[in-house]
Amino acid sequence: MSEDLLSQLTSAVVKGKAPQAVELTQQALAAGLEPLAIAEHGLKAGMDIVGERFSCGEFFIPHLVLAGRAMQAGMQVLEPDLKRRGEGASRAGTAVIGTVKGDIHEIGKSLVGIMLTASGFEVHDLGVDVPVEAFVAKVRETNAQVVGLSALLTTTMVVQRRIIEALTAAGVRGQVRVMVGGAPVSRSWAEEIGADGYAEDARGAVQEAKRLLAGTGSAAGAVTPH
Ligand code: B1M
Repeated sequence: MSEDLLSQLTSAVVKGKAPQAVELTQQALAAGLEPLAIAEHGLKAGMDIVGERFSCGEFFIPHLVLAGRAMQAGMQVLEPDLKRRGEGASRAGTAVIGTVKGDIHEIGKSLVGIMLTASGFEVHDLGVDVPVEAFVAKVRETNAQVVGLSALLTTTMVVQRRIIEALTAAGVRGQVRVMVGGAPVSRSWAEEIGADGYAEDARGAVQEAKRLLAGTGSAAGAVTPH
């Protein structure tokens, strides 16, 4: 029954049907499914299929746009629930997040932001296509302990390295832990560019941010094994 609902939800995203995605997300919540599981195994699973079909030339940009809207519509249903579960979570720290310059993929970054908020972080979400200097300025302004850099394109991953270099040049690298993520990003990439942390998904991002704040993260690039 629940698996059936999730696969229907996946299919609604693949077809880019936002109203259906909303209805099925509501049904999945009513059936008692965990909101993050609905997001990852229902909605995101659809985005992954769309991505595969785009890669093999079966789908085009409009399919990506419609699927993105369907996932975001479902996420709007889940967001209050995701946040409510985090209420009462003790104050974890301050995080600045954003998708790097040249990259407009926002859904995964926003999910990471919602989960960090739900886990007690004060989150400053800079949005998408964020200039390098804007990350540096926000870290200074907020005294954030964590900065989360999302990149979904192989061509924009390099900007994560530039941001780390800019934080160093600005003299604030020592006060902030850098976490990187996004579909093409890997643990070895994080190590290569001198990031402190890496996470594969939103749940992992929360664990990683907490680990970094617990002082077990190394600025030299000790990236947690999952
Ligand atoms: Co684009 N796109 N896209 N796209 N898109 C991908 C990423 C792609 C893999 C599709 C493919 O070819 N199979 C491919 C990248 C190839 C590559 O570089 N390796 C691609 C491409 C090529 C492009 C364009 C260049 C297409 C074109 O114009 N020819 C273009 C680039 C635009 C730009 O940014 N400059 C483009 C545009 C778009 C849309 C705007 C149409 C749309 C985005 C809409 C939006 O965000 N509002 C879009 C979409 C929807 C996708 C796919 C299909 C889905 C992305 C998504 O939202 N997934 C994507 C294929 C795919 O990912 N399978 C694809 C759902 C989301 C919940 O997952 O973002 O992975 P994700 O986030 C996860 C984890 O990655 C992780 O946690 C999240 C939750 O689990 N995570 C972090 C993310 N950030 C993190 C940060 C962290 C930690 C974890 O710490 C800080």
